[in-house]
Amino acid sequence: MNAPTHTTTVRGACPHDCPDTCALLTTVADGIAIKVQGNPAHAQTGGVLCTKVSRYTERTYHPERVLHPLKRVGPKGSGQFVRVSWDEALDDITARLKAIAARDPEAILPYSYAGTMGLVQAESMDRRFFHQLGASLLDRTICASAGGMAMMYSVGAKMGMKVEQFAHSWLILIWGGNPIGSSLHFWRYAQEAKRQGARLVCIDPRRTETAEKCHTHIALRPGTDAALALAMMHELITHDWLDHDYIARHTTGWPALRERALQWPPERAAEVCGLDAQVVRDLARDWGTTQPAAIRLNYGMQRTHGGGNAVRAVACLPALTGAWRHAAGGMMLSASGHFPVQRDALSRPDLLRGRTPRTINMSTIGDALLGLQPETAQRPIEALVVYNSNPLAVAPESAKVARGLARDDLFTVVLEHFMTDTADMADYVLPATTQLEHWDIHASYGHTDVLLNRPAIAPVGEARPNTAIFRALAQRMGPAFGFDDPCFADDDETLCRQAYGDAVDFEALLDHGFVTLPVPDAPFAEGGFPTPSGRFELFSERLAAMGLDGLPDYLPNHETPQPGSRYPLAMISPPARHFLNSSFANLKSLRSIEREPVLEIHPQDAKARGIADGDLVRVFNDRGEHHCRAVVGERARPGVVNGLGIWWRKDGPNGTNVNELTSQRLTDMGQAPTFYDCAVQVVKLVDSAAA
Ligand SMILES: Nc1nc2c(c(=O)[nH]1)N[C@H]1C(S)=C(S)[C@@H](COP(=O)(O)OP(=O)(O)OC[C@H]3O[C@@H](n4cnc5c(=O)[nH]c(N)nc54)[C@H](O)[C@@H]3O)O[C@H]1N2
Ligand SMILES: Nc1nc2c(c(=O)[nH]1)N[C@H]1C(S)=C(S)[C@@H](COP(=O)(O)OP(=O)(O)OC[C@H]3O[C@@H](n4cnc5c(=O)[nH]c(N)nc54)[C@H](O)[C@@H]3O)O[C@H]1N2
Ligand code: SF4
Ligand SMILES: [Mo]
Repeated sequence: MNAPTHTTTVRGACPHDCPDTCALLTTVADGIAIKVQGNPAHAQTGGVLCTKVSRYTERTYHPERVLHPLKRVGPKGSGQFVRVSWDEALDDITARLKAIAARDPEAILPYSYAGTMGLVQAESMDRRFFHQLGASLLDRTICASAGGMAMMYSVGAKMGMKVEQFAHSWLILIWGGNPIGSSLHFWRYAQEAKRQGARLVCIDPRRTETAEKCHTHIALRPGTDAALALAMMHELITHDWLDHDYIARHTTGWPALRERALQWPPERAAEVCGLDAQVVRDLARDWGTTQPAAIRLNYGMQRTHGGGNAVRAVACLPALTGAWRHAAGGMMLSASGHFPVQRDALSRPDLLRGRTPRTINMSTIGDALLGLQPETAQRPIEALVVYNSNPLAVAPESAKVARGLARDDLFTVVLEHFMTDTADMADYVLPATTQLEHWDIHASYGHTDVLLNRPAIAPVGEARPNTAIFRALAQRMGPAFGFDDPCFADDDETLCRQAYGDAVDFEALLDHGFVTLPVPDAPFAEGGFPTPSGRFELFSERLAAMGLDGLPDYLPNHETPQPGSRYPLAMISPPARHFLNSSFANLKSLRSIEREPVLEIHPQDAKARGIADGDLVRVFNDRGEHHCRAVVGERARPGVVNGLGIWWRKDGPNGTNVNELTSQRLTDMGQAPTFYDCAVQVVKLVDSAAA
């Protein structure tokens, strides 16, 4: 009775916002994807995927996938939608956008981030559409712009060590990242180094899975990394653990930085960081006396007020010791600057035709939607088109985002796989395809290979790729709105080819699924930094010219909790291991591992509040309150609580998640959010015994 099956294997790329950008192999039987695995031919993937993506078919065929266009019929947020045809949805959306664009195209705002990192589904036809329309531009700051700017002003670009070289390091500082949870494939290289005798040091307020497996865990207070780095420099100077030749030939501004660092004896940093001074001295000694030594810096340490400065400070360390001379030395925050992406060809900024629309910062979308800024008060946002993002769950100060999205005079379209918190607030929800259903091409921020993603299966239900949706909207906008450029007809395979132009061999991508970029093993062994000076800029003339501090410094958090104050605890909200931002939070198998929203709290802080493990607690500050389950234990350091993210609000016991508490205050550089710079108080709500 078994019919013969036709089985194929399709090469793809993991689309998620994760540095590893794994190469996927999808097994398809009679048109159904039955298995998603890591491609063993791709070195950095090594044939293994994380738990999340190895469950990819569960996500793709999830019974709650949005399978056809939905139109709101009840009040906003009531969840009352009816199924409509694509034509009806697209015609109506176009009519609404036309009416607004005829008055003021800048009243329309796209909102997208990295739900897919694919260059085609994330930054091609969508950008063309909004450029031609003259819509407001979105500053995509929500994740990495503080650290990104810091890299621009010191290293010169988001470039650094090759990930595979970490396997040969003798000392690895894992700084502000939890790779076992969020960059498993880097961790494999770190493990290899460890087996060969390398020392691993984890610098993180939270005792993460990674911290537990490192030789040393330095649990500093959130937002104090720059102080630690400056004190390390102090020790490098006083013990002369410096590479004077490298400093002289390949850096700028050493005398000035030297003077600043000398103001940071270990005792001063220890006080700021909440550490023992000996810990600071030992770390400096390790760094100053070991080669090759490497830093895997991650974005977790740039989500506080001084995040940009902190990245600049840490980035100085490999330059001062000449760690860059070794292939297995130096540092990596992101590898994305190595990729020759032809962004203008993809997104066509020329379609703006000389217009310079206003820019809205995605990290303050709450205030923007509510018109609480001078610019948006005068010219309100009237239409919002959301794709590849779930702002109601992931943006700070979510009560304001919720109020903004609830505005009756706001027209909201959401392109999604699922009815997320944001989709619930839409006027139209349009079903989008997943990575198994569309073409795409990828860069990576954790390795230096280009990957191609071929569709493995036909779209599920009536889902369409983001590109197809924007093509259809462009066609309906028509010549009256200037949509007559032939680029609006480019199909997805053409867009894939345009992403790298001649810089990458597309035929090789079609044949193998990935291509390795020709990046040297030790990119800065002989200097050659991509800065204006060609040197590593310890002091930045460019920052100084803007009237800013040319040197990195320690900037205290916006919200430094004081004992005895109303909000005496610092809350950080790093990712839960089995979710990816708010993606996967609706997958049964992964939820059964993460169970429910939790707040990790140190036994000392719990005891002082009469909180026992498993109690339901109320976490609050002036912005709002969030209810979740207390996990009492040593994962939290005293004075710091960890609210693991990012759950969907609607799954929280009081309909909120951690972002109810985070603020819209921004970082020192890059206008990024300060998710981990957040003071709270915690009280017991319900005894676990009573619950
Ligand atoms: N499983 C999983 N993987 C992910 C993600 C996810 O949500 N889930 N997110 C992806 C995304 S979007 C990104 S941007 C990347 C990187 O995402 P990151 O936000 O860097 O995430 P993590 O690697 O978890 O590292 C953050 C770590 O920084 C620590 N931390 C918090 N505050 C500070 C501080 O002030 N100083 C220091 N030194 N450490 C601090 C946290 O405790 C946490 O362990 O990971 C990606 N990978
Ligand atoms: N408190 C706190 N907040 C945080 C963070 C934190 O550490 N703490 N981390 C921050 C960071 S680092 C980031 S990067 C942001 C991430 O924020 P987002 O980029 O918004 O990430 P996700 O929550 O994963 O939401 C992505 C959505 O895109 C959808 N999607 C995926 N692929 C496609 C597609 O092809 N088409 C369409 N139309 N939709 C698609 C998914 O279904 C998902 O709902 O969150 C930030 N928020
Ligand atoms: S480790 Fe990262 S890139 Fe690899 S499958 Fe998991 S989410 Fe995707
Ligand atoms: Mo991110």
